[in-house]
Amino acid sequence: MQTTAGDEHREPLPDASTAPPTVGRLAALAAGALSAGAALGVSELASGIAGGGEPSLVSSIGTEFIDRFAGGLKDLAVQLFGTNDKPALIVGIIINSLMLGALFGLVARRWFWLGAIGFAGFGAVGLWAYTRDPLGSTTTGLLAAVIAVAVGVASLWALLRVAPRRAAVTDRDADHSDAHTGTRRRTFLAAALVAIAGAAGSSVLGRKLRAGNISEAARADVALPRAGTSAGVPDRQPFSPEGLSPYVTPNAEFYRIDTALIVPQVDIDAWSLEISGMVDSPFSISYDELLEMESVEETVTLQCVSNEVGGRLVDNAVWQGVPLQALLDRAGVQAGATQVVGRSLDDFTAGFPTDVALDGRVALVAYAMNGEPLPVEHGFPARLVVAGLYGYVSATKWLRQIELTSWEDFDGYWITRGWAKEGPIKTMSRIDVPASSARLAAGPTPVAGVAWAPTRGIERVEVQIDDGEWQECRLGEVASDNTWVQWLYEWDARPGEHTIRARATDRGGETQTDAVEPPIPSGATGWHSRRVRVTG
Ligand SMILES: Nc1nc2c(c(=O)[nH]1)N[C@H]1C(S)=C(S)[C@@H](COP(=O)(O)O)O[C@H]1N2
Ligand SMILES: [Mo]
Repeated sequence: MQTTAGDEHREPLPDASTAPPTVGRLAALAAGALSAGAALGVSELASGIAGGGEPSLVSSIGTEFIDRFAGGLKDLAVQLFGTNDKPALIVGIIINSLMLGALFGLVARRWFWLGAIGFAGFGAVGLWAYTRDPLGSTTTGLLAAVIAVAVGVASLWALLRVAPRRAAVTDRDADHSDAHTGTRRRTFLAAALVAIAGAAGSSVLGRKLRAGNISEAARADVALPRAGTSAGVPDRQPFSPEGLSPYVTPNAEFYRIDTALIVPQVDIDAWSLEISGMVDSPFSISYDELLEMESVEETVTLQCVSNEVGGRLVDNAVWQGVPLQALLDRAGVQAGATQVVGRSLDDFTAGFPTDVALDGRVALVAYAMNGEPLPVEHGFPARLVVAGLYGYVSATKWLRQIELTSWEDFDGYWITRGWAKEGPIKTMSRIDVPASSARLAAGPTPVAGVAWAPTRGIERVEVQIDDGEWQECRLGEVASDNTWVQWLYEWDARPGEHTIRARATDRGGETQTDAVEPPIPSGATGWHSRRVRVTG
């Protein structure tokens, strides 16, 4: 009795022949996904119209994702986000949104209001992410979210209305002539195309509007002052085999790593750099005032801690800027202010010991890179560059504040995500040539690459072929010990398979360790090696 109670008291099933024909499952999924696409499209357009450099709902969700999960991805032993991770993240968010939309569509064919609530909830998540995004204003977020939800729900309603219906079971051969079904299908397809075109058009337009790039315009107007010192870049190098990294990396080829899905856009007349925290006289300095200060030009190799042995997340550039010491002296660093924290317009933070900043090494608030105003992706209008420290603890781009605090009182962005608090760059060498895929002919073969140990300098680079003796390489010219050095070994290659290894020794006498460590938590170690095949 008890077990069948449910059946006993069940309401009679509605007569199938009187139930309205429902929208087919596939059509409902499509309607939902298309509506989600339309919603995302108009949200791109809305934020593009509203703010010159403001993020979109999608990019804010991406930023929230990065802030939340970047640390959790440390199993991969990489630090997000490189240039390639960003499109992948955006595509991932879009695909997930479309799938969620499809689900709402499925629900909405029975309970439209529930599907609509789904869209509203999704808009709310976007708005929430937007308000947390340091680059977004609440007004723009609200506007984008409201329009997105309205368009999404309206599109869902319209698409479901015209969608092909599946007749209720007993109803099958009643009224649904093939001609009628065919018309519905065509109407639905037409409506779907309208939704797709609208979604694509509005998001492309929105992105175009946003790319109306105010930093780029400001950059074009900058007249750089003459630096007080020269970068000392050697006029020429003693060797330059094909494939060897140039001594100075051109800006367009310089590696890029940051968490910014949308590069912060700067109204240069409103921008200022604030020196604050544990200082006697905090102050702010405008862009023009910064450029009026005595400046220096220094060649410094920058490396990302995420760089694998043999990786490309390291480059060398000439930086022009104001010595950090000059700004700190003007502010008056207080006793106990043991940490210097750079903070960016998008709220990235990186901190290093005050002692390190003041130990005489090159530490700059840089505003130019290789003779050009800092490129937008590399931190326009100003960034920190501290020789000998990995970027994640030092090289804050889109700088807005330098705060003096104590070492214990604050942890920068990547420190709270499992990376070491101190980040001195380890002595490292990389083989550039021969390339890993190169087909080599026996005979004289250049083996070449770069080696670096910023602030310490490179004393020696050696190459080993298979299990042979370590052979000393020729070294190129350098501007200073803060940069990498090019090296070359002239190898007489014999036919067969060979392993080439390289190792560097810094001027402190320390040889690069062969102990293999991953990038996390404090930088990869080990010797770079390359297997090559030489034909006779
Ligand atoms: N604002 C901001 N600055 C930042 C980062 C960031 O995510 N946001 N990443 C840092 C890291 S991890 C590195 S390695 C360097 C890379 O500088 P580049 O992109 O100019 O090569 O920037 C540093 N400065
Ligand atoms: Mo980095």
